Amino acid sequence: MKYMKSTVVAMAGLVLATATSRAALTDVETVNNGEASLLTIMNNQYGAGNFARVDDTSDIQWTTGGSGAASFIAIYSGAAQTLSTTDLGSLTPSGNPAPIFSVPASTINSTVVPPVTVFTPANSPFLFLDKPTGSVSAYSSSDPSLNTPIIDPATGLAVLDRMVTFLLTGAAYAATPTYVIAFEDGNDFDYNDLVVQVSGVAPVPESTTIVAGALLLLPFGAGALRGFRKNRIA
Ligand SMILES: [Ca+2]
Ligand SMILES: [Ca+2]
Repeated sequence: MKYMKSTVVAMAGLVLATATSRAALTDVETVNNGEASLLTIMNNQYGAGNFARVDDTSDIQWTTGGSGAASFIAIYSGAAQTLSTTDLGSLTPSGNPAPIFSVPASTINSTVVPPVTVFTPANSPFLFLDKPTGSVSAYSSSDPSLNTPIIDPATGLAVLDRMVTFLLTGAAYAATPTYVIAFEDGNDFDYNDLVVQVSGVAPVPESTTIVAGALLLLPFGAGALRGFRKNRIA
């Protein structure tokens, strides 16, 4: 257990270092339709300043030393949401339990200590998957390459990234690296459709292979690299 904890801490440090040096943060829109914004949800739940965005080049694949723990924080969606893990490249839930949990369609912001569901991915690294019922998206994977592009009306750009991530930096989470993953299931890209706290897992930092590949792209055009960084396609 001690070994796993130190490994996860080291990984968290790597993720933050990556975010500092090469920021690639997917845009999170603030939509005024009576819903709480993702920032408001985070502030209400954890207090302002007690969390930091994880780079979106580094929240695609996740690892665990065994089991993770997930607890529901909020849902602002007309669709029920089901959280699961999947194997790399797959949209089929895997692991135990599969799915991790489902929450009914409603507008809820948790104000109580949420119940925790322990889950064991079938393989590691793994992906997170949110499957809404009857929404714009049939699914939202932590891997943008598995998602269908949807136009963000605020920018006119097609967006593939459906999950953004925060590392909790408050003292209460110093001993156990804990993250919040927030999904978009529609086309307003406010990423408050399903918000979940997870621990016992860590995002996989951008691999040296990808960094080397990105650097190789530079002489041939920075435009291609910019597109990669923003996780968008034209
Ligand atoms: Ca992301
Ligand atoms: Ca949304």
